[in-house]
Amino acid sequence: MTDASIHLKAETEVALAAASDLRAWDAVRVSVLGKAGRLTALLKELGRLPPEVRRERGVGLNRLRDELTAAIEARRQALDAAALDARLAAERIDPTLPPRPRPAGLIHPISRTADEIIAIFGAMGFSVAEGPDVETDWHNFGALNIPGHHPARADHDTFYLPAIGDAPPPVLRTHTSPVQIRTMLEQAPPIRVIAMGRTYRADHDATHSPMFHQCEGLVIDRAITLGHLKGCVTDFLRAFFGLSGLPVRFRASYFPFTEPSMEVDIGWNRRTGELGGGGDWLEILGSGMVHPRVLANCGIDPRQWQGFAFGMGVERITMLKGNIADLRPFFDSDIRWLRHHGANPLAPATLHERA
Ligand code: 2U9
Repeated sequence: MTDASIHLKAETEVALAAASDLRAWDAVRVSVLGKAGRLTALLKELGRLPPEVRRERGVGLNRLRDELTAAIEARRQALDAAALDARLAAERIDPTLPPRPRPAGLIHPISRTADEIIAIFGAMGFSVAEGPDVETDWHNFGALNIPGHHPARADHDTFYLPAIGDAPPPVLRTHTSPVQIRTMLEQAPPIRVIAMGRTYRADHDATHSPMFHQCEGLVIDRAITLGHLKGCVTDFLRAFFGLSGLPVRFRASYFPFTEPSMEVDIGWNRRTGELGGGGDWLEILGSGMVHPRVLANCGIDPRQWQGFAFGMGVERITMLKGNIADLRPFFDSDIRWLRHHGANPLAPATLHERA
């Protein structure tokens, strides 16, 4: 080996040992094996040597090249292994760490009540029907035995939309009853549905919102009686309020779409606001046997089929159950109110009895 070869080998080994990352390693590799590298320069010199020296020197330089290439490759493998070890150590997962807290959403009281109502009627064999918020005059009024001159029209404080052609102007539905009208037009009896959703009336104060929610039920079969209506509504109210002994009273009333009609009261204590005993009565929903003319309007023969219907305000029963005094914050999107009254989605309501 020439002096130059001995120096190159020793210095390359020192430089490789000092190269602590791939960049430094590559610089060493290029400085030795690259086009302008020191080994390349020695190989180039070979051509200028007399033939008798060239052969022996060539053998030596080839061996040196093999040794340097092997040393450079070995260093790269060592650096790769060290980098992998460092990454594995840095990225190690600690399964004992507690999870980072994540802000969880809450269920709006209206959605929670809707879910509970659907669960109770679902268990009784009802399905849920839906319909459009913008309705024809006929689906919202006419089919329900509320003709143009009927005083109930004025009570409904209807939002009218611009008329299209000669048809009466469309309306924002003032109750969910048109959903049951559509159900009867589309399905043959027997029918057992609840309609839940937004309704609209031009009225706004502490107890009225221009948009509010109703839930109505409809049962049509061959031999449905007032007894079925009373049992169904009573079972619902006791399940919803979680009071198995809740007093329930039926009081004669009038609606154009039911005959006979009944308002339903539950027992409470007017002074404390507590539901149950207490001797006072609180109106909670309306109900009745579906008017034969309403059945006929939907193509159902009232001599073969009859049934009952009922309706309630979702905000109203939510306020009663949750002890909420004012209707307006339901739709204010005030995060403090929502945090206070919202329900935890991971702790779903249980329909247990309180008494
Ligand atoms: C059809 C036939 C009959 C639904 C009924 C009531 C009585 C009622 C009110 C309660 C409070 C509305 O939210 S509220 O203002 N509802 O009093 N609703 S009977 O009767 C129907 C519905 C559909 C086809």
